[in-house]
Amino acid sequence: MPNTGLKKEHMIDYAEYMDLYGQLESATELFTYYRSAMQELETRLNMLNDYFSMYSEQNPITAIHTRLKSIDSIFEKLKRRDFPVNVQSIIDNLYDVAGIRVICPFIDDVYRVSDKLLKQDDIILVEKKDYIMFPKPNGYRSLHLLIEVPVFLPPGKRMVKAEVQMRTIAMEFWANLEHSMRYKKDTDPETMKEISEELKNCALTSNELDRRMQEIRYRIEGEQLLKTEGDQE
Ligand code: 0O2
Repeated sequence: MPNTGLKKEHMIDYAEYMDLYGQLESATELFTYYRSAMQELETRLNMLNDYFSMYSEQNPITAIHTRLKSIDSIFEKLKRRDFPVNVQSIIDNLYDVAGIRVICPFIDDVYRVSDKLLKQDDIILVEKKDYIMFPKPNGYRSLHLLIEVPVFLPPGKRMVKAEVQMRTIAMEFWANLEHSMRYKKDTDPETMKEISEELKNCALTSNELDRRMQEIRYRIEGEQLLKTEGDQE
């Protein structure tokens, strides 16, 4: 029996969970496609990073993390969204089984890299959720791209769904801490409310930091540009 991390409300669906678990155990090919999609995207992003590093002293990508969604999370999401619980439904409805997170130093790097990735003509953009321009009410900021990327394996080419989350180092710092604290469920509601408020304030501070660092970068690049133009005279 798998050691499930199922939430209490889903324990009643245990038989359905076990059925999906069985189906996924034999769906190894499907997961090979998801893993290959992550590798494909990671390679393309590394290539963009290499390219941009020719023109700037700082790489636009600090780190790339990939993760395959766990069976528990897949099950939870299918149930929460009222989707059928089977393999075809995962293929049709879920975009975040293959997840890629891209961490950039500056906000403009996020948009520069995402623009160039989306310009690749075999990548299909299904949805862009810009939580940087429009942060979530709790302060969460990040750029989410729901895309489809071609994967070529011996059984044939498949367009595979993936979610690319792009954010700055400051956004990543905040999101990681907020995520780990969100699951401390035994905290009393009043304290929880205060913590949420404080986390939101921290998000505003981290946003302010990102904007100020971006300003500094523009000033340095502006000065470098002026210097280069001066050199040419
Ligand atoms: P994991 O393990 O990171 O994948 P849903 O996935 O149904 O909750 P939706 O609309 O599909 O929601 O996607 P949404 O809210 O645009 O983005 C979902 C993912 O973004 C989450 O995945 C997180 O990774 C991240 N995210 C979204 N909101 C927050 C937030 O407020 N705080 C933090 N720390 N991360 C957030 P999962 O599935 O939660 O987990």
